[in-house]
Amino acid sequence: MADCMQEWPEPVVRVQAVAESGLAAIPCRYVKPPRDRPSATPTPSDNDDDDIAIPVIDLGALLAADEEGRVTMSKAVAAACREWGFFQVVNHGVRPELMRAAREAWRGFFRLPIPAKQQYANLPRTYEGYGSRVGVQKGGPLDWGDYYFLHLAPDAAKSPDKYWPTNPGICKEVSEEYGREVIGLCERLMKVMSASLGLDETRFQEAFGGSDCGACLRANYYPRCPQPDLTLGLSAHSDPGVLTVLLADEHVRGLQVRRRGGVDGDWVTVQPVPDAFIVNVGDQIQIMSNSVYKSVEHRVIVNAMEERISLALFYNPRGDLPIAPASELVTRGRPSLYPRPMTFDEYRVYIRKNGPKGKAQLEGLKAAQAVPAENELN
Ligand SMILES: O=C(O)CCC(=O)C(=O)O
Repeated sequence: MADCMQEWPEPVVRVQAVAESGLAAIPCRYVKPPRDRPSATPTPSDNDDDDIAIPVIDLGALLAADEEGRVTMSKAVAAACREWGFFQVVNHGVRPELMRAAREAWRGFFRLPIPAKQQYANLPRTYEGYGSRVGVQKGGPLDWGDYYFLHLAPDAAKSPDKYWPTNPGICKEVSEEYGREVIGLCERLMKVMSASLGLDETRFQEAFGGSDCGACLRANYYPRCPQPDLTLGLSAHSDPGVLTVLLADEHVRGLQVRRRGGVDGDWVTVQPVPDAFIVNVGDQIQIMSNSVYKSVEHRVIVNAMEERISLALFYNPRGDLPIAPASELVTRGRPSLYPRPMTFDEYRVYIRKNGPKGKAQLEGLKAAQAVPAENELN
Protein backbone atom coordinates (compact mmCIF):
# COMPACT_ATOMS: atom_id res chain seq x y z
CA MET A 1 0.00 0.00 0.00
CA ALA A 2 1.23 3.52 -0.72
CA ASP A 3 3.33 5.50 1.82
CA CYS A 4 0.50 7.86 2.68
CA MET A 5 -1.15 4.87 4.37
CA GLN A 6 1.57 4.54 7.01
CA GLU A 7 0.51 7.47 9.22
CA TRP A 8 -2.43 9.85 9.56
CA PRO A 9 -1.65 13.19 7.89
CA GLU A 10 -2.28 15.18 11.09
CA PRO A 11 -2.97 14.50 14.79
CA VAL A 12 -6.21 12.58 15.27
CA VAL A 13 -8.86 14.30 17.40
CA ARG A 14 -11.37 12.07 19.17
CA VAL A 15 -14.93 13.13 18.48
CA GLN A 16 -15.77 12.15 22.03
CA ALA A 17 -13.21 14.75 23.23
CA VAL A 18 -14.76 17.47 21.05
CA ALA A 19 -18.24 16.53 22.27
CA GLU A 20 -17.20 16.55 25.92
CA SER A 21 -15.38 19.89 25.62
CA GLY A 22 -18.72 21.67 25.92
CA LEU A 23 -18.45 23.63 22.65
CA ALA A 24 -21.73 25.19 21.51
CA ALA A 25 -20.66 25.20 17.83
CA ILE A 26 -18.95 22.28 16.14
CA PRO A 27 -15.53 22.84 14.48
CA CYS A 28 -15.77 23.60 10.75
CA ARG A 29 -14.09 20.31 9.75
CA TYR A 30 -17.32 18.55 10.81
CA VAL A 31 -19.70 20.94 9.05
CA LYS A 32 -21.09 19.41 5.85
CA PRO A 33 -21.89 21.33 2.66
CA PRO A 34 -25.55 22.44 2.75
CA ARG A 35 -26.76 19.76 0.30
CA ASP A 36 -25.36 16.96 2.50
CA ARG A 37 -26.82 18.19 5.77
CA PRO A 38 -29.57 16.13 7.41
CA SER A 39 -31.74 19.22 7.44
CA ALA A 40 -31.47 19.75 3.65
CA THR A 41 -34.82 18.07 2.97
CA PRO A 42 -37.44 16.44 5.18
CA THR A 43 -37.18 12.65 5.16
CA PRO A 44 -40.28 10.52 4.64
CA SER A 45 -40.08 9.36 8.25
CA ASP A 46 -40.14 12.98 9.44
CA ASN A 47 -43.60 13.03 7.92
CA ASP A 48 -44.53 9.90 9.89
CA ASP A 49 -45.19 7.98 6.69
CA ASP A 50 -44.87 4.47 8.07
CA ASP A 51 -45.47 2.93 4.63
CA ILE A 52 -42.00 3.96 3.58
CA ALA A 53 -39.64 1.61 5.37
CA ILE A 54 -37.09 -1.00 4.45
CA PRO A 55 -38.63 -4.51 4.35
CA VAL A 56 -38.60 -6.75 7.44
CA ILE A 57 -38.02 -10.41 6.49
CA ASP A 58 -38.60 -13.45 8.69
CA LEU A 59 -35.81 -15.99 8.10
CA GLY A 60 -37.46 -18.64 10.30
CA ALA A 61 -38.18 -20.88 7.31
CA LEU A 62 -34.46 -21.27 6.66
CA LEU A 63 -33.76 -22.88 10.00
CA ALA A 64 -37.01 -24.85 10.14
CA ALA A 65 -36.52 -26.43 6.69
CA ASP A 66 -40.00 -25.16 5.73
CA GLU A 67 -40.00 -25.39 1.91
CA GLU A 68 -43.06 -23.25 1.25
CA GLY A 69 -41.86 -20.64 3.71
CA ARG A 70 -38.46 -20.66 2.00
CA VAL A 71 -39.94 -19.78 -1.36
CA THR A 72 -41.83 -16.83 0.13
CA MET A 73 -38.75 -15.70 2.03
CA SER A 74 -36.49 -16.03 -0.99
CA LYS A 75 -38.85 -13.85 -3.06
CA ALA A 76 -38.89 -11.26 -0.28
CA VAL A 77 -35.07 -11.21 -0.13
CA ALA A 78 -34.85 -10.86 -3.92
CA ALA A 79 -37.32 -7.96 -3.97
CA ALA A 80 -35.51 -6.20 -1.10
CA CYS A 81 -32.11 -6.60 -2.80
CA ARG A 82 -33.46 -5.18 -6.07
CA GLU A 83 -35.54 -2.36 -4.68
CA TRP A 84 -33.80 -1.24 -1.51
CA GLY A 85 -30.43 -2.99 -1.14
CA PHE A 86 -31.43 -3.05 2.54
CA PHE A 87 -33.71 -5.13 4.77
CA GLN A 88 -34.12 -6.16 8.38
CA VAL A 89 -34.10 -9.82 9.38
CA VAL A 90 -35.86 -11.48 12.31
CA ASN A 91 -35.64 -15.15 13.39
CA HIS A 92 -32.14 -15.06 11.97
CA GLY A 93 -30.61 -17.67 14.27
CA VAL A 94 -28.24 -15.39 16.21
CA ARG A 95 -29.02 -15.43 19.92
CA PRO A 96 -30.50 -12.14 21.18
CA GLU A 97 -28.54 -12.41 24.45
CA LEU A 98 -25.30 -12.61 22.45
CA MET A 99 -26.34 -9.55 20.42
CA ARG A 100 -26.98 -7.61 23.61
CA ALA A 101 -23.73 -8.80 25.22
CA ALA A 102 -21.68 -7.69 22.19
CA ARG A 103 -23.31 -4.26 22.10
CA GLU A 104 -22.86 -3.77 25.85
CA ALA A 105 -19.19 -4.83 25.73
CA TRP A 106 -18.46 -2.17 23.12
CA ARG A 107 -20.57 0.42 24.91
CA GLY A 108 -18.38 -0.29 27.94
CA PHE A 109 -15.25 0.32 25.88
CA PHE A 110 -16.41 3.63 24.43
CA ARG A 111 -17.47 4.86 27.87
CA LEU A 112 -13.89 4.53 29.17
CA PRO A 113 -11.97 7.79 29.50
CA ILE A 114 -10.09 8.67 26.31
CA PRO A 115 -6.56 8.06 27.75
CA ALA A 116 -7.55 4.45 28.50
CA LYS A 117 -8.41 3.95 24.81
CA GLN A 118 -5.47 5.75 23.25
CA GLN A 119 -3.17 2.73 23.50
CA TYR A 120 -5.30 1.17 20.73
CA ALA A 121 -5.10 4.20 18.40
CA ASN A 122 -5.20 2.93 14.82
CA LEU A 123 -3.21 3.71 11.66
CA PRO A 124 -4.47 3.88 8.09
CA ARG A 125 -2.29 0.92 7.08
CA THR A 126 -4.73 -1.66 8.52
CA TYR A 127 -7.30 0.48 10.34
CA GLU A 128 -7.26 -2.03 13.22
CA GLY A 129 -7.94 -0.41 16.58
CA TYR A 130 -9.49 2.81 17.87
CA GLY A 131 -10.12 5.34 15.10
CA SER A 132 -11.81 8.65 14.42
CA ARG A 133 -11.42 9.12 10.68
CA VAL A 134 -11.40 7.24 7.38
CA GLY A 135 -9.32 8.66 4.54
CA VAL A 136 -5.87 10.22 4.61
CA GLN A 137 -6.42 13.63 2.99
CA LYS A 138 -4.85 16.36 5.10
CA GLY A 139 -7.47 18.90 6.14
CA GLY A 140 -10.25 16.68 4.67
CA PRO A 141 -13.80 16.65 6.04
CA LEU A 142 -14.48 14.67 9.23
CA ASP A 143 -17.51 12.78 10.49
CA TRP A 144 -19.02 12.97 13.98
CA GLY A 145 -18.06 9.49 15.16
CA ASP A 146 -15.31 7.35 16.69
CA TYR A 147 -14.99 3.64 15.93
CA TYR A 148 -13.09 0.44 16.64
CA PHE A 149 -12.10 -1.82 13.75
CA LEU A 150 -10.98 -5.47 13.91
CA HIS A 151 -10.54 -8.48 11.63
CA LEU A 152 -12.49 -11.54 12.78
CA ALA A 153 -11.98 -14.01 9.91
CA PRO A 154 -10.48 -15.98 8.32
CA ASP A 155 -8.24 -17.24 11.11
CA ALA A 156 -5.08 -16.25 9.24
CA ALA A 157 -6.24 -12.62 9.01
CA LYS A 158 -7.53 -12.27 12.58
CA SER A 159 -6.33 -9.20 14.44
CA PRO A 160 -3.49 -10.06 16.83
CA ASP A 161 -4.10 -9.78 20.57
CA LYS A 162 -2.46 -6.33 20.81
CA TYR A 163 -5.40 -4.83 18.94
CA TRP A 164 -8.06 -6.25 21.25
CA PRO A 165 -9.17 -4.09 24.17
CA THR A 166 -8.51 -5.75 27.53
CA ASN A 167 -11.14 -3.56 29.17
CA PRO A 168 -13.97 -4.59 29.25
CA GLY A 169 -12.34 -8.00 29.64
CA ILE A 170 -15.22 -9.65 27.80
CA CYS A 171 -14.72 -7.70 24.54
CA LYS A 172 -12.61 -10.27 22.71
CA GLU A 173 -14.49 -13.39 23.76
CA VAL A 174 -17.92 -11.95 23.12
CA SER A 175 -16.93 -10.37 19.80
CA GLU A 176 -15.43 -13.62 18.54
CA GLU A 177 -18.52 -15.61 19.49
CA TYR A 178 -20.75 -12.94 18.01
CA GLY A 179 -18.60 -12.97 14.86
CA ARG A 180 -18.96 -16.74 14.44
CA GLU A 181 -22.76 -16.59 14.68
CA VAL A 182 -23.11 -13.59 12.38
CA ILE A 183 -20.75 -15.13 9.82
CA GLY A 184 -23.04 -18.20 9.88
CA LEU A 185 -25.95 -15.87 9.12
CA CYS A 186 -24.02 -14.31 6.22
CA GLU A 187 -23.36 -17.77 4.78
CA ARG A 188 -27.07 -18.59 4.95
CA LEU A 189 -27.99 -15.29 3.34
CA MET A 190 -25.46 -15.85 0.55
CA LYS A 191 -27.17 -19.12 -0.35
CA VAL A 192 -30.58 -17.46 -0.45
CA MET A 193 -29.32 -14.56 -2.57
CA SER A 194 -27.46 -16.80 -4.98
CA ALA A 195 -30.44 -19.15 -5.47
CA SER A 196 -32.86 -16.23 -5.78
CA LEU A 197 -30.93 -15.11 -8.88
CA GLY A 198 -31.36 -18.55 -10.42
CA LEU A 199 -27.78 -19.56 -9.59
CA ASP A 200 -26.58 -22.59 -7.73
CA GLU A 201 -26.92 -21.76 -4.03
CA THR A 202 -23.17 -22.13 -3.45
CA ARG A 203 -22.24 -19.93 -6.44
CA PHE A 204 -21.71 -16.65 -4.58
CA GLN A 205 -19.88 -18.20 -1.67
CA GLU A 206 -17.47 -20.02 -3.97
CA ALA A 207 -16.84 -17.00 -6.16
CA PHE A 208 -16.08 -14.89 -3.08
CA GLY A 209 -13.54 -17.34 -1.67
CA GLY A 210 -15.45 -20.17 0.07
CA SER A 211 -14.27 -20.60 3.66
CA ASP A 212 -11.58 -17.94 3.09
CA CYS A 213 -14.12 -15.13 3.01
CA GLY A 214 -13.20 -12.36 5.43
CA ALA A 215 -15.15 -10.67 8.20
CA CYS A 216 -14.39 -7.40 9.97
CA LEU A 217 -16.14 -5.76 12.88
CA ARG A 218 -16.58 -2.02 13.14
CA ALA A 219 -18.03 -0.80 16.43
CA ASN A 220 -19.33 2.74 15.91
CA TYR A 221 -19.75 5.34 18.61
CA TYR A 222 -21.55 8.60 17.84
CA PRO A 223 -21.34 11.07 20.74
CA ARG A 224 -24.00 13.69 21.41
CA CYS A 225 -23.61 16.63 19.06
CA PRO A 226 -24.52 20.28 19.79
CA GLN A 227 -25.37 20.99 16.11
CA PRO A 228 -26.69 17.73 14.64
CA ASP A 229 -28.32 19.51 11.69
CA LEU A 230 -24.94 20.54 10.32
CA THR A 231 -23.05 17.26 10.38
CA LEU A 232 -23.23 13.48 9.92
CA GLY A 233 -22.05 10.61 12.10
CA LEU A 234 -20.98 8.86 8.92
CA SER A 235 -21.11 10.42 5.46
CA ALA A 236 -23.03 8.77 2.63
CA HIS A 237 -21.30 5.64 1.34
CA SER A 238 -21.99 2.18 0.03
CA ASP A 239 -20.17 -0.75 1.63
CA PRO A 240 -17.28 -2.13 -0.41
CA GLY A 241 -17.65 -5.79 0.58
CA VAL A 242 -20.20 -8.55 0.02
CA LEU A 243 -22.76 -8.04 2.79
CA THR A 244 -23.04 -5.96 5.94
CA VAL A 245 -24.96 -7.09 9.02
CA LEU A 246 -25.67 -4.20 11.35
CA LEU A 247 -26.71 -4.38 14.95
CA ALA A 248 -28.19 -0.94 15.53
CA ASP A 249 -28.64 0.88 18.82
CA GLU A 250 -31.77 -0.43 20.53
CA HIS A 251 -32.91 3.05 21.62
CA VAL A 252 -31.49 5.68 19.28
CA ARG A 253 -32.24 5.88 15.57
CA GLY A 254 -29.57 7.19 13.22
CA LEU A 255 -29.17 5.08 10.07
CA GLN A 256 -30.63 6.60 6.90
CA VAL A 257 -30.91 4.79 3.56
CA ARG A 258 -31.12 6.52 0.21
CA ARG A 259 -34.40 5.66 -1.40
CA ARG A 260 -34.02 4.11 -4.82
CA GLY A 261 -35.43 6.33 -7.52
CA GLY A 262 -35.66 9.09 -4.93
CA VAL A 263 -34.39 12.54 -5.66
CA ASP A 264 -31.19 13.83 -4.07
CA GLY A 265 -31.58 14.05 -0.36
CA ASP A 266 -34.46 11.59 -0.22
CA TRP A 267 -33.41 9.61 2.84
CA VAL A 268 -35.40 7.09 4.84
CA THR A 269 -34.59 6.76 8.55
CA VAL A 270 -34.52 3.12 9.63
CA GLN A 271 -36.57 2.15 12.65
CA PRO A 272 -34.81 -0.96 14.00
CA VAL A 273 -37.09 -3.85 14.97
CA PRO A 274 -36.18 -5.36 18.40
CA ASP A 275 -33.62 -8.19 18.13
CA ALA A 276 -33.41 -7.76 14.34
CA PHE A 277 -30.33 -7.18 12.22
CA ILE A 278 -30.20 -4.67 9.38
CA VAL A 279 -28.64 -6.31 6.32
CA ASN A 280 -27.34 -4.49 3.27
CA VAL A 281 -25.99 -5.56 -0.08
CA GLY A 282 -22.34 -4.57 -0.61
CA ASP A 283 -20.61 -3.42 -3.80
CA GLN A 284 -19.27 -6.92 -4.54
CA ILE A 285 -22.79 -8.38 -4.76
CA GLN A 286 -23.82 -5.54 -7.03
CA ILE A 287 -20.85 -6.41 -9.26
CA MET A 288 -21.34 -10.18 -9.11
CA SER A 289 -25.10 -9.85 -9.82
CA ASN A 290 -24.32 -7.52 -12.74
CA SER A 291 -26.25 -4.84 -10.92
CA VAL A 292 -29.48 -6.82 -10.46
CA TYR A 293 -28.99 -6.45 -6.70
CA LYS A 294 -28.10 -2.98 -5.46
CA SER A 295 -25.55 -1.72 -3.03
CA VAL A 296 -27.26 1.40 -1.76
CA GLU A 297 -25.89 4.56 -0.18
CA HIS A 298 -26.52 5.09 3.48
CA ARG A 299 -25.41 7.57 6.13
CA VAL A 300 -25.78 8.22 9.83
CA ILE A 301 -27.34 11.22 11.52
CA VAL A 302 -26.51 12.21 15.09
CA ASN A 303 -28.47 13.99 17.77
CA ALA A 304 -28.07 16.48 20.60
CA MET A 305 -29.67 14.42 23.33
CA GLU A 306 -28.24 10.93 23.08
CA GLU A 307 -25.10 9.10 22.07
CA ARG A 308 -25.49 6.09 19.77
CA ILE A 309 -23.71 2.73 19.34
CA SER A 310 -23.84 0.31 16.41
CA LEU A 311 -21.91 -2.81 15.41
CA ALA A 312 -21.32 -3.42 11.70
CA LEU A 313 -20.00 -6.80 10.59
CA PHE A 314 -18.61 -6.61 7.06
CA TYR A 315 -18.52 -9.91 5.20
CA ASN A 316 -15.88 -9.60 2.48
CA PRO A 317 -14.45 -11.64 -0.40
CA ARG A 318 -11.01 -13.16 -0.18
CA GLY A 319 -8.73 -10.25 -1.01
CA ASP A 320 -6.88 -11.64 -4.03
CA LEU A 321 -9.75 -12.95 -6.19
CA PRO A 322 -10.76 -10.94 -9.26
CA ILE A 323 -14.49 -10.23 -8.93
CA ALA A 324 -16.66 -9.83 -12.04
CA PRO A 325 -20.35 -10.44 -12.86
CA ALA A 326 -21.40 -14.12 -12.78
CA SER A 327 -21.28 -15.33 -16.39
CA GLU A 328 -24.86 -16.68 -16.06
CA LEU A 329 -26.07 -13.10 -15.50
CA VAL A 330 -24.33 -11.65 -18.53
CA THR A 331 -26.28 -11.87 -21.78
CA ARG A 332 -26.45 -10.05 -25.11
CA GLY A 333 -29.35 -8.02 -23.77
CA ARG A 334 -27.58 -7.39 -20.49
CA PRO A 335 -23.85 -7.12 -21.12
CA SER A 336 -21.41 -6.97 -18.26
CA LEU A 337 -21.53 -3.62 -16.48
CA TYR A 338 -18.16 -4.38 -14.88
CA PRO A 339 -16.01 -5.98 -17.57
CA ARG A 340 -12.73 -5.27 -15.80
CA PRO A 341 -12.47 -7.64 -12.81
CA MET A 342 -10.90 -6.17 -9.68
CA THR A 343 -9.73 -7.83 -6.47
CA PHE A 344 -11.15 -6.70 -3.14
CA ASP A 345 -7.64 -5.77 -1.96
CA GLU A 346 -7.38 -3.32 -4.87
CA TYR A 347 -10.93 -2.12 -4.41
CA ARG A 348 -10.75 -1.16 -0.77
CA VAL A 349 -7.57 0.91 -1.08
CA TYR A 350 -9.77 3.57 -2.68
CA ILE A 351 -12.07 3.76 0.35
CA ARG A 352 -9.21 3.69 2.82
CA LYS A 353 -7.47 6.57 1.06
CA ASN A 354 -10.48 8.69 0.19
CA GLY A 355 -12.96 7.99 2.99
CA PRO A 356 -16.73 7.70 2.43
CA LYS A 357 -17.59 9.10 -1.04
CA GLY A 358 -21.09 7.91 -1.84
CA LYS A 359 -20.96 5.43 -4.73
CA ALA A 360 -18.07 7.11 -6.51
CA GLN A 361 -15.87 4.02 -6.47
CA LEU A 362 -18.47 1.68 -7.97
CA GLU A 363 -19.71 4.20 -10.51
CA GLY A 364 -16.10 4.87 -11.49
CA LEU A 365 -15.67 1.22 -12.38
CA LYS A 366 -18.59 1.49 -14.76
CA ALA A 367 -17.69 4.88 -16.14
CA ALA A 368 -14.36 3.54 -17.31
CA GLN A 369 -16.15 1.21 -19.73
CA ALA A 370 -18.48 1.88 -22.63
CA VAL A 371 -21.63 0.24 -21.29
CA PRO A 372 -25.35 0.95 -21.51
CA ALA A 373 -26.78 3.18 -18.77
CA GLU A 374 -28.08 1.11 -15.89
CA ASN A 375 -31.65 2.32 -16.28
CA GLU A 376 -31.67 0.96 -19.82
CA LEU A 377 -31.22 -2.50 -18.37
CA ASN A 378 -33.78 -2.53 -15.57
O1 LIG B 1 -24.16 3.19 12.54
C1 LIG B 1 -24.88 2.83 11.63
O2 LIG B 1 -26.10 2.75 11.77
C2 LIG B 1 -24.32 2.48 10.26
C3 LIG B 1 -22.85 2.20 10.27
C4 LIG B 1 -22.26 2.02 8.91
O3 LIG B 1 -22.86 2.32 7.89
C5 LIG B 1 -20.88 1.52 8.79
O4 LIG B 1 -20.23 1.24 9.81
O5 LIG B 1 -20.42 1.38 7.61
